[in-house]
Amino acid sequence: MAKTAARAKLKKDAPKKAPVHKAVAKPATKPAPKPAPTAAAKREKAASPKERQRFTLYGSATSGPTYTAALGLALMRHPYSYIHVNLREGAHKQPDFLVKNRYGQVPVLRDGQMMAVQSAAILLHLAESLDKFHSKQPVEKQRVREWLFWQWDKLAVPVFRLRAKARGQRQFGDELRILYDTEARAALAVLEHELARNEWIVGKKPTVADIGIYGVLRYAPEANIDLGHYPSVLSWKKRFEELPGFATPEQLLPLESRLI
Ligand SMILES: N[C@@H](CCC(=O)N[C@@H](CS)C(=O)NCC(=O)O)C(=O)O
Repeated sequence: MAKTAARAKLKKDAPKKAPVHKAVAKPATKPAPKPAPTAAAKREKAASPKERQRFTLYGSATSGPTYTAALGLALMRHPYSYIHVNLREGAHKQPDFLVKNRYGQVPVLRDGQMMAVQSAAILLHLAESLDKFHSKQPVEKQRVREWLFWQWDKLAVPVFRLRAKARGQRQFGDELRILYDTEARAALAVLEHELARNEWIVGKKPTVADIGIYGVLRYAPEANIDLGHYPSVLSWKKRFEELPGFATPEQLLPLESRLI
């Protein structure tokens, strides 16, 4: 009882605590709202440092195959560093580049310790390792590979040769020009037939087969090929360009290296 009385007295005599005033800073003017981070910036921030440094793409801004690889990374929403390789100065034929790509070409994609080359093989590697833009169904998986091989065999060569001629990078006469033109039209007719029946090249979703083919057809106008004759190809192209993460060559391929 005595203890309780003493405790009550102590409490009564204890100095009162100063009231805590919460400082509410009222800004004179409203601060400007921070710009919302872009989807790409959010992704880069979310990736662990190791993941952020995982990929480096070596390429050239005007190279279609470099665009294909960059487009794969963009659509799969993975950050990467970009190293510009100066083709005009022959940087792709120097020993330090040939150890990355024995064929002396861009693009090269470094994934950790591994160097991946050939844009179609790079796409397949990305699809497998990031588990995106591919099918796990065996028949569809095989179809994706077939289209990517076909695309280089029948579509990319005539389109890129005609583009190179139009850009003054290659010289050839009418005979070859007509041959490449005929080949490009034949390949586009195959695509038109397929895309008249299906939304995407393989299965019900876009795969790396779509990315590889888009990476070539993006340059059709520069090769003086009119896609207007292929309405299903045009609708597919439009659908493809609406995919999240889609970007043009100008948006993806800087003229200088860009490290993250
Ligand atoms: N099939 C290759 C083609 C790559 C290619 O032709 N790259 C060109 C630039 S667009 C190149 O490096 N050309 C230089 C050369 O072949 O010596 C791929 O898909 O990666």
